Amino acid sequence: MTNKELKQKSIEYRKKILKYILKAKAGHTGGSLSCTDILNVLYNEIMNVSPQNFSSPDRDRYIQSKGHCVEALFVVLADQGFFPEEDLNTLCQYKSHYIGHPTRKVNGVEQNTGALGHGLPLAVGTAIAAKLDNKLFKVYTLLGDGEMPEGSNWEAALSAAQYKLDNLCAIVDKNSLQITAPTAEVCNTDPLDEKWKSFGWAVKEVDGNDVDALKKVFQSMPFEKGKPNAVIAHTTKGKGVSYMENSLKWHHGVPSAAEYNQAMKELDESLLAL
Ligand SMILES: Cc1ncc(C[n+]2csc(CCOP(=O)(O)OP(=O)(O)O)c2C)c(N)n1
Repeated sequence: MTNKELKQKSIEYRKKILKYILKAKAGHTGGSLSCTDILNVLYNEIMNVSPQNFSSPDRDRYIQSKGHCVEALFVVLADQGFFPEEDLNTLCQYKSHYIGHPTRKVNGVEQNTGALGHGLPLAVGTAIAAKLDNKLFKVYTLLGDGEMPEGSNWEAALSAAQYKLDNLCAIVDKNSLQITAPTAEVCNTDPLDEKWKSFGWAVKEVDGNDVDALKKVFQSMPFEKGKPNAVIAHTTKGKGVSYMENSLKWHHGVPSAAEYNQAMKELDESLLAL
């Protein structure tokens, strides 16, 4: 895909994320919009995973540790053909498998997540299994910066270095906000790059809302032979909708009809401006 096509995809994904959050009257809006470009690049440019090879042991694995932002994942999986997009009309409804966090009942989802701090440990185990089986697939996991204080992440980070998991990539969606306050005020984890490095990881920082930059970073894996890869992706929570950007209210805010229309107008204008 050209960079322009990738940028168009991101905007279309953002529109759909908001559409289904509005329909469900629930969702994690800001954090889904911050990680949209990361998911776009991984699924459309980097990973070898599709509905056709999902049962193959050689497929790349994506585990969304910040599971609350499932709307971004569902929209991308539908676009990849893992299930019909119409299924998302049942998001958060009684008896629907499309609930507010990833579940393996949904085609394309690798692991049940949502309790923060579980995705990286699962990804480490999967990456160890790849090494033991002499498989070449890669394992990607997406964490929130507000998730980093979970102690299980740091146990997993130590293990990843111990087992030289250069087939593993941990991406931190560093939008710097949590639910009620900036991450630095709740439990400061800065400087994140120094922490990952001191745990034995190779680290790259990137503008996590720049599809071109993201592509280049992921293509350059492994950053150092024998070291696990950490990508600190600097993003904007609520990216793409002016009144949602960097606003705590939109962590799990549902737009009113007027707010939704305004968001669609802005995103359509961004499409035209490409
Ligand atoms: C173990 C655990 N504790 C608390 C929560 C509740 N929770 C959901 S989202 C969230 C904030 C996460 O912030 P961050 O990881 O930065 O997510 P983002 O801003 O990207 O949405 C919290 C504490 C949870 N899901 N799991």
